[in-house]
Amino acid sequence: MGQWDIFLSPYKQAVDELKIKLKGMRSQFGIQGSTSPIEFVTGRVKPLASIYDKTREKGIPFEPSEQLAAQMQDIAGLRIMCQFVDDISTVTKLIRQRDDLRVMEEIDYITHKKPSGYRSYHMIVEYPVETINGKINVLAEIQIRTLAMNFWASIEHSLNYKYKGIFPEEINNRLQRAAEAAFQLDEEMSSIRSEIQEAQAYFSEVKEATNPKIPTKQEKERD
Ligand code: 0O2
Ligand code: 0O2
Repeated sequence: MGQWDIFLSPYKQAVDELKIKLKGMRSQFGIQGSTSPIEFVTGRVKPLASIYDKTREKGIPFEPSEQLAAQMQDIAGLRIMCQFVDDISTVTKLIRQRDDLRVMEEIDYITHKKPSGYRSYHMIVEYPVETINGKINVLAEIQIRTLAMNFWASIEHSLNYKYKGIFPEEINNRLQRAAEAAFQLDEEMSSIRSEIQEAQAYFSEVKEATNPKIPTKQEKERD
């Protein structure tokens, strides 16, 4: 096993575990019959090529080291998507009150959007990974955003890849307008939130009612 595999393995474990735990929060809302503030969760370990690019940008050596672990806070990355802007603060509160991680830093790119138009809420957390050689604390970045913010960010990310961060003016203007449109969409959806949630609750009730009924042991014996 190479040095990088050894260095990255606790990050992989952290992503896998946190994905299960965050998805668990989502299903617990479902079980107690309330609407989940979490729509879906994704996660990834930063690919080596992206780690390399970021070490160049930050001027740190490209080698598995404590310096890299301390300065690159998103080697383990989780993303939580929410339907409504208000859900984001519900999720951040739930994360802050957990005992299995420690929130180290919070960056609010929603109230303070980036010049690019990027909006999202970032939490840097310290997460203990239990290994056969003892406990390793790793840093992970949790990005919390609405579906509209996520749509904009993923499109901009692909264009960034194509244009290497230097957008033609026309594309830049369109991206700024798209960011504004995504913001307006979030505002509109928030204003009809209760209407949407009633419809979603009605939809799940109908789905539940049409589920085939599994007979109990007693019913089976009776038949
Ligand atoms: P549910 O109940 O459908 O939410 P994995 O290891 O496969 O569990 P991974 O590798 O992170 O998770 O997969 P991925 O593709 O990143 O997606 C994780 C979850 O997010 C999956 O749900 C996808 O269905 C969901 N997902 C991904 N992209 C979108 C999207 O654009 N819109 C919506 N609504 N959902 C999306 P699960 O895990 O199957 O569970
Ligand atoms: P990836 O893996 O391709 O997503 P810092 O050290 O905190 O000063 P850093 O680490 O760049 O600088 O932090 P920042 O700015 O909070 O960004 C962390 C991540 O947020 C980025 O990871 C992106 O995922 C996302 N992000 C930040 N700004 C933008 C933006 O303008 N557009 C998009 N689409 N995403 C953004 P990476 O490093 O880009 O890697």
